[in-house]
Amino acid sequence: MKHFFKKTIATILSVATLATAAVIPNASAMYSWTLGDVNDDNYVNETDARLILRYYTEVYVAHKPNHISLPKSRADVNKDGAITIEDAQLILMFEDYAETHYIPKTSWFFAIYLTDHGVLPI
Ligand SMILES: [Ca+2]
Ligand SMILES: [Ca+2]
Repeated sequence: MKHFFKKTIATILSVATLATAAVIPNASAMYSWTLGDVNDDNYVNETDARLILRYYTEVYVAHKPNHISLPKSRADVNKDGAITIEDAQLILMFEDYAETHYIPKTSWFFAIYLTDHGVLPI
C-alpha cells in the first residue's frame, strides 16, 4: 500500500512537472536531451558526477596527457565552457532533488532543474 501511494504521488508530481515544463518551452530544446548524461545511459546521476570528477582530477590536478575524454556538450552542465567540480556538484544536487521530489533522473528534467534554479537561462 505504501509503495502504491508513493508511486501515485510520483506520477502526479511527474505530470505536474511536465505541465510546468510546458510553460518553459526552450529549456529542453536549448540544452538537448543528453545534458548531464555523460555515460549515455539515459540517466543523470552519481555515475556521471563521478566521471566528471575523474576527468577534472586527471586534467587539472594530475595533468595526465592521456586523460579520459568526456562529451563536453553533456559534461559542461552549467555551460561555462569548462568541465569542473561545479558540474559534478550540480548533478549530485539534482539527483538528491529528484529523489526527494520523486521525479525521473533524466536529462530533460535536469535541464528544467537547472533553469528553475537559475543555473541556466530560460
Ligand atoms: Ca548517465
Ligand atoms: Ca562547467
